Amino acid sequence: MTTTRISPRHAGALSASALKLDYFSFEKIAAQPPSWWQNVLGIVGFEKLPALDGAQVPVTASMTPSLGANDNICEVWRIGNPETQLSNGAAATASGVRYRFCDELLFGSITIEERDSLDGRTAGDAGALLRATEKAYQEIFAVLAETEHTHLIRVWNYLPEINREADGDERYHHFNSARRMAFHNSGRATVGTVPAACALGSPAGSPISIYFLATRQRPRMIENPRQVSAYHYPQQYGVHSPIFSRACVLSESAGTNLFVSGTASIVGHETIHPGDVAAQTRETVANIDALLNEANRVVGGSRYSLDALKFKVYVRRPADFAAIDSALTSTLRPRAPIVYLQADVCRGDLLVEIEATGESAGPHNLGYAE
Ligand code: 3EB
Repeated sequence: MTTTRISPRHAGALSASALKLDYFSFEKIAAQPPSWWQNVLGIVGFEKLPALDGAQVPVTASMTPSLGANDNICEVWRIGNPETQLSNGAAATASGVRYRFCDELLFGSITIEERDSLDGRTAGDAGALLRATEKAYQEIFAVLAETEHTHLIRVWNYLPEINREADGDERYHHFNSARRMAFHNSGRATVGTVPAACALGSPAGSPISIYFLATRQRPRMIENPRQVSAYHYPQQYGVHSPIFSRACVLSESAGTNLFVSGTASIVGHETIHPGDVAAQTRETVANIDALLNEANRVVGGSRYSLDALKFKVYVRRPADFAAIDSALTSTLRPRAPIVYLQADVCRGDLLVEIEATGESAGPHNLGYAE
């Protein structure tokens, strides 16, 4: 498939393409007119690939089951400005990265079956996971180079059985080694300017599923003053540190421009409140709040607040859903948008992880209508 070239950097482009995130049902998506699809960058289903046959945009799934009343909900990334020109349909590379982009922003996704990367090894050993992860990232970096969306700003990583041991170490730790190798080998930073991210476990038998946003504009990375940067974690959490920033902002962009990584009950580098899911939830919100303060300090002003965020909550044990929900509803604004999913969190003692995306209340928010 050929890639449509968007003329680079036309005047005013930087603040024109307001990114929007919505959680819509399959039915709502199916009822949209063709003109709506012209502005869709990508769609993410949760427990399974949404049945959107013929959709000319990347459609993927995290493979993490929904909890609560979130059945049939999809995450929809689109551009709010109807005048923004997007690439044709969903380009797909030979390797399977599907992507769509406008001048400033690119959405992409890739799913890889570990057994396709076995290369003579036995299923379930670490080699297939290492190879599949490294290959996925190589393919992602190749797309970014090709379309000149050099800055990877946010990555969602889902791998089956994240906490299971394979070849003497946890699969999450093997994943961290492979991710680090891929960043290093492509000449990318492994500390500092690294994307916001999350890494969650999906059920056994799922493919590795990764999706991402990238930009032409350089983002600003935000670290949490209450936490050690993940890329500086001590080796007790794995030989190779995870590579992610706690959050990032696109301070020159309109619309959704704050991306809070998966956030958990970690202070310094240690898990706190082990076994107490309500306390872990409150500590996680305190961490997100600290990140918002830090983002406001970095961009200057009070552009970001808990009240303008949309949340995705990963629950390890479905039985904890009610406790987490009540801790959140007593902390967040009434009717805050929250999607709950079941997923294993990458440290065995973490019971909950929360990610968020937000709009800026600042002068750059052009506020295009629905
Ligand atoms: C933590 O703070 C919890 O490996 O990409 C959060 C966000 C976590 C991203 C990743 C891991 C990742 O360390 C886990």
